Amino acid sequence: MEKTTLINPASAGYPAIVIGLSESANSHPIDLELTELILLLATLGLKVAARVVQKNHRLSPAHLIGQGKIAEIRALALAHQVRLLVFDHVLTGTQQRNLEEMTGCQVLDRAGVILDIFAHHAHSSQAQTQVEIAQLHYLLPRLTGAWTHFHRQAGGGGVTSRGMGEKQIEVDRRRARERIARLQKRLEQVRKEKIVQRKSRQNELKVSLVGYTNSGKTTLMHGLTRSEQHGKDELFATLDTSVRVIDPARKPKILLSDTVGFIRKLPPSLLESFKSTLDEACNADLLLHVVDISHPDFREQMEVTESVLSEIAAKDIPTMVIFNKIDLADDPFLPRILKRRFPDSIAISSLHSTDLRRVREHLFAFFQKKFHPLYLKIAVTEQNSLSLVYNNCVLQGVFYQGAYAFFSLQAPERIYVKLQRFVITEQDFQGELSDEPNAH
Ligand SMILES: Nc1nc2c(ncn2[C@@H]2O[C@H](COP(=O)(O)OP(=O)(O)OP(=O)(O)O)[C@@H](O)[C@H]2O)c(=O)[nH]1
Ligand SMILES: [Mg+2]
Repeated sequence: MEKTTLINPASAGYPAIVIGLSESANSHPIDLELTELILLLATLGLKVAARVVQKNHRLSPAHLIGQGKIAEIRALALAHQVRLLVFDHVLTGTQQRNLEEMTGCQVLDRAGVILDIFAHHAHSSQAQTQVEIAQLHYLLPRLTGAWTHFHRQAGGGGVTSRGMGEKQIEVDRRRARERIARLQKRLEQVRKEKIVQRKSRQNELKVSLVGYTNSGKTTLMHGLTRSEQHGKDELFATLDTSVRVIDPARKPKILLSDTVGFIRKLPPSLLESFKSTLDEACNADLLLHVVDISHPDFREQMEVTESVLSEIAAKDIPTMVIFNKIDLADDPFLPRILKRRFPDSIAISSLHSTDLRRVREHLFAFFQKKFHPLYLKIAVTEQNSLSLVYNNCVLQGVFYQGAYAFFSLQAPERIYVKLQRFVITEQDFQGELSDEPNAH
């Protein structure tokens, strides 16, 4: 299926200009942000001819930056055959329109670029629906002439142009809202199915990978679950949630899920419409916060992830920080420094099997700490409870006596609650055991 994009396809093959604002004379932070924006554009196959920074300027509600800067950008655009200007700063519909008129180029902000990447990477129907809702929310205040390409791609009948006046814009807005409502209904259905799916996994221990985009979540997921696929050096390579068992041979099973990455200035509409994808993380028993330690900006990336987690109501879930890509860091003391500053963290390379083993051990140890040691007596007819014991507990001793099975085991909290009625004392267990000649 052809993807609907915000960037006018006519801009393909031409370079873009990126523009950032700096509140202080120090342009270091904005340089890093613009570098990231250039990476985002590269993900879409777009090259950047120039980066422009406006320093210390009072923001204009009409066109964000000053007239002089706009003239400078227009000249650069002409010199490099630029058709697209991308602002790192959020633009209002009015600012976007005015800037387009003043420069003759299509104008987009960072959110628009992120939305296009999501549109390109959305493969499942759930991801596609979520992206389209976010795109329409982004477009609603911007429905004017410059966006007719979007209507055509999306198969919309409305061909709004500046000359056609308010009426056509209203019609287009209504159409967009109706489409959003239809898509949301579809998404609600998917969400219900996911809830049923999650219910079927309610007895398992669940771990979710979260973190900044490109930090290595997918690579770690495949390393930990020993599957062959690998991550891609691409921003927002993953848009869906996938769930796998960490070590099928070990009980209780631990399920690991990988999901969409975060980035600064993530468009709110995107976060909102990706809620059902992010539900998996919200339902985890433990989050693995994956951080690319080789990135110069890793501290801010951690903060962005933490703030997104609190937005999706996942900040109270226990979290283990994984400093990934340690193989790319040249400071041999770094793991020790990190451990001192972040005592619950581990520094690893997802490419090294010894490190992957260490992460697995950490995970099992994290859960094991919370297990309840128990002795149980269960009638052999209680099939459901027996299956809970065999699939979801760590067995230490088992024997059968007449119509009963006896267990010494460790159980996770939620399984303990379900098996409570079978609990016996250690003395009773030992007493039965001494009567049983074949006990082991
Ligand atoms: N050198 C090195 N590269 C790594 C490591 N972990 C991941 N990578 C690379 O980093 C890039 C991004 O990895 P992914 O696993 O796709 O990252 P992600 O967090 O899933 O990214 P998104 O799905 O885009 O959010 C890939 O090129 C990986 O090969 C590591 O420990 N060391
Ligand atoms: Mg990924």
